[in-house]
Amino acid sequence: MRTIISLNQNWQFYKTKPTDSTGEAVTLPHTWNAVDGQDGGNDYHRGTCWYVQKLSRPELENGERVWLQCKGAAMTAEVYLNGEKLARHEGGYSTFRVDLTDHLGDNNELCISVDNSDNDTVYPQKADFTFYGGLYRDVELIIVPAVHFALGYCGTPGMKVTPVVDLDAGTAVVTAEAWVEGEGSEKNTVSFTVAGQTQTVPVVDGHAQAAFILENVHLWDGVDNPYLYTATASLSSGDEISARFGCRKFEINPQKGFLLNGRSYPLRGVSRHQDRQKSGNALTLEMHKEDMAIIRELGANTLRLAHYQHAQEFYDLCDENGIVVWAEIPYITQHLTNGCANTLSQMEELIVQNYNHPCIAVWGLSNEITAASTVNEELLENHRALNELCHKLDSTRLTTMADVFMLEIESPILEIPDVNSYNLYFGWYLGDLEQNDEFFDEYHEKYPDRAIGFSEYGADANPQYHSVYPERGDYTESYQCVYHEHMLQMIEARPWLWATHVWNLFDFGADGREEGGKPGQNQKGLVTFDRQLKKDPFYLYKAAWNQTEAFVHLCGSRYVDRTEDVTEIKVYSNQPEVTLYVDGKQVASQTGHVVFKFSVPITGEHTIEARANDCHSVMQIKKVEEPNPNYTMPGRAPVVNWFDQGDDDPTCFSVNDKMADIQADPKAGAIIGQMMAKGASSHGDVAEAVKDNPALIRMMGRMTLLSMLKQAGTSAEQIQQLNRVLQGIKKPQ
Ligand code: GCB
Repeated sequence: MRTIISLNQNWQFYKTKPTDSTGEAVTLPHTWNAVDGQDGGNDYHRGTCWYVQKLSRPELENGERVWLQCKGAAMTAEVYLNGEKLARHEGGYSTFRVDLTDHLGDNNELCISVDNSDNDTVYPQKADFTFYGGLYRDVELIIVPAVHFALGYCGTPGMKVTPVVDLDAGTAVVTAEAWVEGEGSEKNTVSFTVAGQTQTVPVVDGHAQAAFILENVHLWDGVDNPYLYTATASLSSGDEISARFGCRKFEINPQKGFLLNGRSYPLRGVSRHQDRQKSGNALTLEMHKEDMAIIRELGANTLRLAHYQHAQEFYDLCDENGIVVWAEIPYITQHLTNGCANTLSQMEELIVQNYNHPCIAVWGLSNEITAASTVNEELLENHRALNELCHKLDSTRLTTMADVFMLEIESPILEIPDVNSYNLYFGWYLGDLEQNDEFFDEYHEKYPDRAIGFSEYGADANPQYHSVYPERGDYTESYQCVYHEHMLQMIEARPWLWATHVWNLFDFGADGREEGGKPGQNQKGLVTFDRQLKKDPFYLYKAAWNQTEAFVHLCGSRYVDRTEDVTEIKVYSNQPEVTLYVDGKQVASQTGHVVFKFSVPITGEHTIEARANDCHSVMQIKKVEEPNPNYTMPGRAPVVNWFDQGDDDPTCFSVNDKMADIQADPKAGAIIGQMMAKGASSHGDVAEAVKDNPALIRMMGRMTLLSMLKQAGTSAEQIQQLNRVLQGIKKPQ
């Protein structure tokens, strides 16, 4: 038996070193950045704070031991008992434990300092999210017999279960291992029970192992049937633990994409940051469950749990719901010369603590690590060390990496992980939507024997903003729809992408951001930070992925006031046919896949209804003379979309042509050349950066001139002028 006692209550919290005066009474989970970490300005409190509580010695029998367990202290914690420092833990996302037994008096003061200040050794240090500080997951005491299953190594669950499935035979060989600590452990035996079979084996050098054969194995088969087995281990000293596991086979094939249990199973889903509005990273089980319910409604079959280890409760939910997971450490954006040991220790904890979760398919080595670092031997060596560590600790899973868009596909770093994945933001931060398609096609053609995935893509949207001419950078919900409609099609046409993850399922805290009408937030979520509002693109993916719940969704229900005479009504549905009603009258029916678009003349107030089978969706819209100013981000002029209207002569050049095509023509190229020379003299630093970056030059060549000009902030008049000049130059036949 082991006893677990929650220590979540009765803490005194101090923002500075504890004094005799009382601190603030807090209950865990707790963060001190729930408010200031989400309001923008990047000035949230970062430093060392203290949690103090009185602890009386628990009743102990026969040499029982008392361990302290912290499931998440961000970022670096030190544990003191009665003023004596017992432990230090670096890494804000994993479990760690401390044996308190020999230091306990009758009455004790337990003090945990937690530090989220910046430094050059503990990741993350530079990233687009708030580094909340706090004792933000459960703190517990674990009381175990003198000889007990291991608690002292890397937050281990004490047992490792490795199922190896033979799909043809319908069997699995399940190896159960346990580690034992405490004096005299070799005099003990361990009884393992798996699927009704029990084996009792001796403890040798603190380790016990047994293998089981499961006939007619019940597979863990993704969202449709995520069957879980439980293995228990009982020690003759009386300690007992259990672990759930699943029998499944994951494969990643460069041509076929992801395979689950031998069948094609393209991983299509979203990324999740754990935090939420007002709570920060201090979450309850109910909150985790609410997130999972939203994921199930969306119909995603995979999650990238970014950019760090998530709560055990959440990996459990992924196991139970059949969600295939990419798990990773916060080795992100910038390599730190002094941080190598920390990447390794965070990876070791991630794997040791999560090995048994059947949901996890891959270990992520790093994210966009070359965004602010160059590919040099030190960086490569850190990645090789991580990759080897993953394989040493876990021979059953593959490693991966999320590459930043400007990382050359020929870079040697791509050869380190087993499979790669790219974060691309063409169509949001820069460039055009089609560049995503081109990028992957080029990669796939050049490296047909390398699996490639799409680890991040997204566009920010404040659901208050709408536009009849949505465009990149406008933060409208309308553009978020345009963006994701393109991406969905692009992905559906490329089943060989082994996994794709929308960035992000939820808006999240990024206190360094000041944009899009909500300072302190990254608004690429399909759902708002408080989980209360599902933006329209949520329903796009739901229509594509959720095959169990029939529904129809009218887009633009928040875009009530419309200036156009004929408005576009867009409907997302997983049904094959949608019928539209305006003011109660049927106006059109359409068959299609996911996206249904109707043109509707408007004159006053109208009730719009979409129906598909038994489902319906209703909204009100209104024709107005002047654009509603609340629909546009302050400081941004409403878009006049004269240049997309297609009245250019297609036999001549225009700003809608790609940079590379224009540059290849002697006449048109000369005009662009002159323009670039002028630009370079006023933006010398940018020109310098571009000159040395062939990936960037190639990428710019693929952008339309129009999107380059917009990116550079060129005025509509200047663009129009240039377009006129280009329209005077015939394209080669
Ligand atoms: C990225 C990062 C992610 C950011 C995201 C963004 O590439 O990996 O952490 O939040 O871009 O929204 O810019």
